[in-house]
Amino acid sequence: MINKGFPEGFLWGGAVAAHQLEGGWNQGGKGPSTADVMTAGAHGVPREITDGIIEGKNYPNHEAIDFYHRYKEDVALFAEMGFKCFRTSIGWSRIFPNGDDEQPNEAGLQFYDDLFDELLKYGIEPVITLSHFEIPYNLVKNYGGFRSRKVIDFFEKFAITVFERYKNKVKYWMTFNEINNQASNLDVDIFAFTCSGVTYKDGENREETMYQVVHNELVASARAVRAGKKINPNFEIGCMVAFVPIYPYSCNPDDMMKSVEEMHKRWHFLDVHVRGEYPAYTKKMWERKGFNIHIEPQDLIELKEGTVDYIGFSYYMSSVDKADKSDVESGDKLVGSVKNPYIKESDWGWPIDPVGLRYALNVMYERYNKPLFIVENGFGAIDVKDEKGEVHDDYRIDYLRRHIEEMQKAIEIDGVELLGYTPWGCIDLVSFTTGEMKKRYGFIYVDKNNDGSGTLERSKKDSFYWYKKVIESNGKEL
Ligand code: P53
Repeated sequence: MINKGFPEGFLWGGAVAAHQLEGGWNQGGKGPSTADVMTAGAHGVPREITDGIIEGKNYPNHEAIDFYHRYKEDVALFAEMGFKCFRTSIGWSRIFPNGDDEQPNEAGLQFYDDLFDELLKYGIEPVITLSHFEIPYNLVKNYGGFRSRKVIDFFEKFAITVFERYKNKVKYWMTFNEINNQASNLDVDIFAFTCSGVTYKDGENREETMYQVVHNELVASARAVRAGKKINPNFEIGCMVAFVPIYPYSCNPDDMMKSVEEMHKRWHFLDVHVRGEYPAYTKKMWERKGFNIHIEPQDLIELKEGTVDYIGFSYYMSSVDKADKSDVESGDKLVGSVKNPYIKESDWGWPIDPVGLRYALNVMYERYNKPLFIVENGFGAIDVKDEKGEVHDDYRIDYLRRHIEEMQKAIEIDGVELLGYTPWGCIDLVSFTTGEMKKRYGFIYVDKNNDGSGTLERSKKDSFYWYKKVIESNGKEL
């Protein structure tokens, strides 16, 4: 294959989320968020959502990897790898501790000023998500999260506050992280809780509630985009979805239609974010199921006015579906309903499918013609230090290399417009789905264990040196 490397200015970097690495959960005036009431789980053991913070429980996000105090050291390591950008999120409850406060918390605002200054000092462009699985806990307890339209206003105020404050420091923004997770995982409670601050009530129709809550969130996102473009017309504001393409199990036409129907749960979000209107298949489905979704006339105007500039997405894996599942092995509950016999899986049961990334880039670009940004991709694995204390993570290098090769084909052969690539968890952090430290993604190792022990010391894995070369050669040396 031709190897011209990547376009000039391609944004190589890494991605994290505030609650998964900052720690300092109650420092600098920060209020508790959804992430602060989630205990640690494990593969197959769900995280518990507690009613407030309960003494004696293990809340891994409270300290996380203490980035809150160590960010300078970490940013220096990102700079050493040559990062062109760094994706993180703003902890909403650092800025508005209760979510409904009149005035923002100055110490919280200052923290991100300092972090962004530190990045810019090295020429690293911040790429910022407004809400990455985090909502002030008070908005959950007293408003029911995004069930309430008041939370739309609180989110808009939060967005405007940070857009104004950082308008000369941050250009790339995203509104809600993996907003579609709550649709794909209706029966796993942490998804609705983290995506929108919602806990389902016994007996309620989860799907109907989800579409209502998502409507409110899509309006909140659109209002933020509209406000942001007024504050700085040069902002690039995107959406963010978890893009797990669903393949038909076979060429049986029924399997093909099944995958089309399942994909609607993904496209629903992108269609509204990108085109600013509800797709026909959603309207028909609501009608068929008798869903009563409250939409105000003004909402439809706002959705149209707040369409995104680019599509940010995570890609970890593909999935498979089949019309008649009685004769096949089922996959991990979290990642899909049917196992793909052609591909292997990680230790956490996540299918490894680099070609699926090229497929994803193609179908999204064909459908929307908008610039794409891969803002998460990576390999969660158990890293073992050798006798010298080094981590030889060739499995991670292999995963990333194969995905970058497919990215390159999408650019060079398929003509996809790709802004950048930020592998997930560029420094080891708390796993979202399990709350573990053991599921590591980083180029940088952090000495911290599942039980909370460890020195928090940082060290470079083999992948650190490899990724540095990838960036230096603009993707020519893989
Ligand atoms: P952990 C499902 C499918 C694809 C991406 O996950 C997903 C999920 C789970 O929501 O989430 C993203 O840490 C998410 C990150 C998360 C990362 O995947 O469970 O945006 O916050 O850490 C990896 O291995």
